[in-house]
Amino acid sequence: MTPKQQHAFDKSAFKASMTQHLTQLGRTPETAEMRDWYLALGRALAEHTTSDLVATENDLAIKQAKSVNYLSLEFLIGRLTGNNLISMGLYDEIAAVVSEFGFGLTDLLEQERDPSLGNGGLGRLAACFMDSLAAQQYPAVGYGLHYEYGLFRQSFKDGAQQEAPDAWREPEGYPWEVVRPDLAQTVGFYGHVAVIEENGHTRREWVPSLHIQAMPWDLPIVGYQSNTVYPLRLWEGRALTPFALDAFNDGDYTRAQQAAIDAGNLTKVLYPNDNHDAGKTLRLMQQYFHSAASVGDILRRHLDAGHPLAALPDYETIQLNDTHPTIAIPELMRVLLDEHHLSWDDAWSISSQTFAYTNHTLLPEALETWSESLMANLLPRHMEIIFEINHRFLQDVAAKWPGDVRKQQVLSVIDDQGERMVRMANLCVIGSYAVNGVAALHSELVKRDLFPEFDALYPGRIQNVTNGITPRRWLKFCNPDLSALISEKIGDQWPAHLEQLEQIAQYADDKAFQKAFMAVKKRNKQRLADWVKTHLDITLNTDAIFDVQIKRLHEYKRQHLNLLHVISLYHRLIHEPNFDMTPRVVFFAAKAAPGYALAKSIIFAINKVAETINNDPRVGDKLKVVFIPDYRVSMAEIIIPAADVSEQISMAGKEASGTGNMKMALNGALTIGTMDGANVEIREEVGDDNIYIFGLDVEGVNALREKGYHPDHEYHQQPLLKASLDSLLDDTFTPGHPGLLRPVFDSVMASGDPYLCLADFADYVRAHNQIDSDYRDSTLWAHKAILNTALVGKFSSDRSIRDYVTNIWQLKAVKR
Ligand code: TH1
Repeated sequence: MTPKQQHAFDKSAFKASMTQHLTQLGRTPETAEMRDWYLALGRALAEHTTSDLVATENDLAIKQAKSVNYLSLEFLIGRLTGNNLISMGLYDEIAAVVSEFGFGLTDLLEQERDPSLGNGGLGRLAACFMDSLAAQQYPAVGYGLHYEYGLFRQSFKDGAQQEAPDAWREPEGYPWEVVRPDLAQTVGFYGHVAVIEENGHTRREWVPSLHIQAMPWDLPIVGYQSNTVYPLRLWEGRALTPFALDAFNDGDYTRAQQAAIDAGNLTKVLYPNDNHDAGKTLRLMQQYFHSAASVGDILRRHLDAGHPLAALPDYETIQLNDTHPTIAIPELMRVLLDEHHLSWDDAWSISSQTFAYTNHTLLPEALETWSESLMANLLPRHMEIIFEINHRFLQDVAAKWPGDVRKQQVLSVIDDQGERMVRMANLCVIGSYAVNGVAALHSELVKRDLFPEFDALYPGRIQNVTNGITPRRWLKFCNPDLSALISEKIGDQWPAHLEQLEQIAQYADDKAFQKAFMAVKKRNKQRLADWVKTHLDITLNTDAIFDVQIKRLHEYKRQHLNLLHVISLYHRLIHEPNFDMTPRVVFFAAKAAPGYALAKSIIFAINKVAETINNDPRVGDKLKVVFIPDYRVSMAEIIIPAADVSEQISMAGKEASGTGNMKMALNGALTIGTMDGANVEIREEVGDDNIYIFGLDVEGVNALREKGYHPDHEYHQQPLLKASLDSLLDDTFTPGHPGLLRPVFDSVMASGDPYLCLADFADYVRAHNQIDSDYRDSTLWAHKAILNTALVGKFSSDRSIRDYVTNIWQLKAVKR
């Protein structure tokens, strides 16, 4: 218990509460199973967080302070129970309670299904940010969607990815969430715009033809060692009335239920695309539903607190997590204009001082555009407002660059080359007071390559806030042994002040500390090896280098470059009699979007290569390849503490930041990476000697493209590369079935190798050879690993949040 804790922990009362919750599940301590105990524990704890959530929400000091509203279609929060116990300062107390009931706390925590309400880094970032807002008590509300099914569950059948629905709340409901029917909103769709004549004025008003109820579910974001609990408010789509009564009365039972069926589908499932825009109508409906309900709730809170509308930017700021919630901008305008009858200028002044936008990607296929006709049909009034915003904006552009038609074309919200499309990023930049990229390099590229004209038009608007990760989940919780070792040396304040880790740098050459540090790493590797033995029946050597690439499967992330390296090692083991290598286990974990054929082919290829290598007696335990299925937050918590080497090998310029890179470095892994995203800043912090940088940088990539890139030249000039690629065409990895891996071969040959795998291959192999030899010098390796943990304090999401607070949001902490 910390002194800050509001409620003293009453053990016998808590045990009684758990037993009571067991009763509500229809169980007694005698008949209850592990899952019942987990549910009873979660529900008993949630009583406390819910009451702190309500108390925080009603805190007058918070109502009078400025809040950030973090709007995101994704919050990849992961399991809450263990993390909340740490924040509540109750981990040891509850472990004792649970053991008196005859269980181990860690076993019980394993019962929780991950709420996987996000795809990858963008959703996980939102979760880390909520944690850091609560830890530092900057008033905040997270707004997201209550997907009935999160990201699909992945399994492999003969090496191929299979998807299954992720019913994360089934069947008993999720113990940490609470429904807030008093805060429900109604959201309209379709319909027309009515022109209303009123005392000599005409005004326009939207008359939707479909209404759906937005029901909020609150999840508690518990501040580390404080009783501040902010809501993560997730909207669920529900039919307003379960039956269309007229149809029901007409005897058409099926049609009568159609509304319920439509509404129930709205938040049924998370779109499984990472860094890719599929442009589906239902997705735009989700986006508007999320925006409208959230804007409605923000205005309700603002007005309920007694503040005037015009003061909205003084009390509320709205952060748009990528362009997915952009439609919140015209929605706020619509409410101010049509419902509160403000003038355009007054409404725009409020709106444009309220929104800020984070850009997370430069990939063209991820930049959202919506067809104008689709939007005009679904949201006719919003389309009018977007036209008006654009019309006024283009007048400013014309004033700044008279007669420059090209500038008008690239800056316009409407792309009229071909089918007219609404460019959401342009709307965001125009409608926001600040725009930020997510790592230094990325933010420079946003200014230089993506939005140079906006940067000229609005100097200073585009900024950088380098991403971060919460040290509570990504060190204290997931790596308890390393945490204890650190606390022994520097005290236990580091989870809230990660820069203090720098103090362990002085032990980087201390033999006893090195030994203890590497012993922790070894235990974490054993924990992962045990998991792999149990679930995949592969036996691993924990003296081997644990070489890890965990992230969504995407060509630009270049898992296939890693695969080519693996194949080259296998080739040398088999064909070079004198070849020796440090034993290595190469781990992959990645989900491919179900519609992304090449990504699925790469997964299949990795699985086939793994099968062959792992079962080839000539390889022994020199090389093993493990593809861990169903990558998710709780799996990352096991893999990351066990990593020796962190693969961050995207083509330079493509990975906006990366955050797995930060997590693994914090846990003492060395990065092998390109000069991309946050790798650049990790290198700055840990120093060149403690990271393995390889490959073309952004300038190198551009220069090669200028010059003309021919992957077949690389193929013919590099024998090891050629041999490795050729084995994808014969039946080395698919005995009796040559050609099954051809899609991967073709992607880097016939398709022109768009992400330059072959260009970077030789230098990648060189960097891995360096790792191979450095790892054999265990003192040298321990030194480097310790320095990684010591020197990455910058990447705490607490620091990211403080950057947002000072440079963008202008919030003050409210200590409770
Ligand atoms: C990711 C970026 O790819 C990654 O580099 C970054 O670290 C992370 O965001 C957090 O900033 C992105 N995820 C998505 C997901 C969607 C669309 C765009 C991006 S960018 C659906």
